Amino acid sequence: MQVSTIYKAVGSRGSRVSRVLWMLEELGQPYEFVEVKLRSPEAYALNPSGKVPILIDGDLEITDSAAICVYLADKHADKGMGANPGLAGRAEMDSWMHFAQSELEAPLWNKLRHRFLLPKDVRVDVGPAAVYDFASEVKSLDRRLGDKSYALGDRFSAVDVLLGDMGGWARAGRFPIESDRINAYFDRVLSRPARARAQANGGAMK
Ligand SMILES: N[C@@H](CCC(=O)N[C@@H](CS)C(=O)NCC(=O)O)C(=O)O
Repeated sequence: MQVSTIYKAVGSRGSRVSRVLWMLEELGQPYEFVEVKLRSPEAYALNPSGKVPILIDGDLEITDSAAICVYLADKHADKGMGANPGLAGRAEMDSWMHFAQSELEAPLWNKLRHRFLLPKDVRVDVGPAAVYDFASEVKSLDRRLGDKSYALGDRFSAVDVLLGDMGGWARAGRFPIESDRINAYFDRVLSRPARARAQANGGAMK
């Protein structure tokens, strides 16, 4: 008999753990939100970089939000949040996940790091460059999404959790989003009840 464990989603409020909680809520899985500080001994014990989030599933510890969301989508494949079928479907999903993190998220994160995270003496004003880069990536996202309702077609998937979470960051940071299609897309995904539950359970700052 398989012993079922409760997932532990480890992170700090307002961090990328919001994606993990959102995924778990979409999948209807029980979980515990374990609050740890960035680069705390508790975080280093689970992730060599000291960063969050980390998902604990029994003996398995998984770092990096995109990998965690893909793992959960694959593990609960019956919920339909994973890749389209076959190798081509996996490549499509990987491509989206890499675009999301290394292109769309990068300028948002860069601005946040220079505002709050880096030691004060190395902070510079990256605001204008970040806004410029983000606007360029929004155009890419617009073209990538095309007429589809969601990244992988007509169903909501783990990719939309990542992209939606980044849209939430962008709106909170008042990054201009000059695309009706992308604004409608962010409205669509950010209004999901599972996201609201995740935010209430630790995804948002208190
Ligand atoms: N690629 C990682 C990035 C993790 C990350 O940078 N997490 C932030 C919080 S959202 C962090 O712990 N930062 C600490 C630091 O950069 O010092 C992911 O997607 O989970």
